[in-house]
Amino acid sequence: MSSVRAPAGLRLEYLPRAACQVAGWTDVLGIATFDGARSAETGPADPPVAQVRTAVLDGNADVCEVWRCGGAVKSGQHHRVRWRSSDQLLFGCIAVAEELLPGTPGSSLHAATTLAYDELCATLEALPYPHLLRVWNYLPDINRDANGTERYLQFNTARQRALRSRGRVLTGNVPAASALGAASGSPLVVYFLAGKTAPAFVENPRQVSAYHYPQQYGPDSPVFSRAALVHSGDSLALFISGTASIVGHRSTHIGDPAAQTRETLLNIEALLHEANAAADGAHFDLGALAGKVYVRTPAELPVIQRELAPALAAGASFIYLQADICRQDLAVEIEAAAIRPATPAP
Ligand code: 3EB
Repeated sequence: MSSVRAPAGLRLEYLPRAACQVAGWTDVLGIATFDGARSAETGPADPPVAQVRTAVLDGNADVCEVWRCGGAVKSGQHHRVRWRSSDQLLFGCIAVAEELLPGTPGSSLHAATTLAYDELCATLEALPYPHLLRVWNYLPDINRDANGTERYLQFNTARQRALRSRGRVLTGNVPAASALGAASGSPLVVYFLAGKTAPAFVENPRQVSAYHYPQQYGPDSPVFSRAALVHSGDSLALFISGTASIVGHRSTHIGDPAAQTRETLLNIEALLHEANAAADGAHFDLGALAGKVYVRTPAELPVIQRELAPALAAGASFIYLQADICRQDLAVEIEAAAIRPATPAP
């Protein structure tokens, strides 16, 4: 498995958990593991580990996502948020089990989301790394109705209210994000990257901004940008949100996972184009991305991979996870990051 990297800056790597432990890296900001990698209890001095319950489809179940900063780190815990920071960046994660929260059964996800976002914001304010850059959200049973409302919509309402009550904006300068289903019975898991300096947020001209989706997708819009572009030391990082086969605000190619994959690639290319226009001198391209491909139906993996193979080729590093996507008519979603030297090579 390979990596994308800048010489002394932020790196994202996908590799087996064992390799990561053996390496003894001192610059690890944070780790995400996926189903199968049950890690041992870690202490407050260890890197935070977001334990995401989504099955790994193609490759080793113990693959993990490792964010490294190339420099010194500090670790700590703020209420339930485990965090690590470099001089520029903060990685944090929180897991909230719905069944442990008071409240009626139908609103337990609302309560868990409120708690997670409240503590996330409190951590940013306390440390402080005020700029939320990128958030990953994993919700069990994302498409299930509870008390007459789909759980993803309950999550959107709670996320929006929690951010508003912390004085955060709900449109425009909002983080890049992903929101996917996780295994039934797992906790809500949220992990994030925040920074000291303000990023540039990027929208996709092919898509309505998610925070302006019409009401038919739920009374409270999802709060995320299509991508975030951030300078960190000597590197320039682009975080591309979960991206799917949506044009305008509508899902397209329903029932056709190959065509959905192609449309998703067109959306990612459009975002790369926008990011390159915004980032003087950097050139991000499809072949050098790293990230995750979320597949709703494992039997469709070969069809999806066949579409992605020629586009992602060479330097790209992707893992494939089984996850329900927030709209029931979407078969695939892709998120990615790209990290380049901030100044082009002479
Ligand atoms: C979409 O484009 C697909 O609710 O945080 C992608 C990325 C999606 C993030 C979120 C949802 C979220 O609307 C779904």
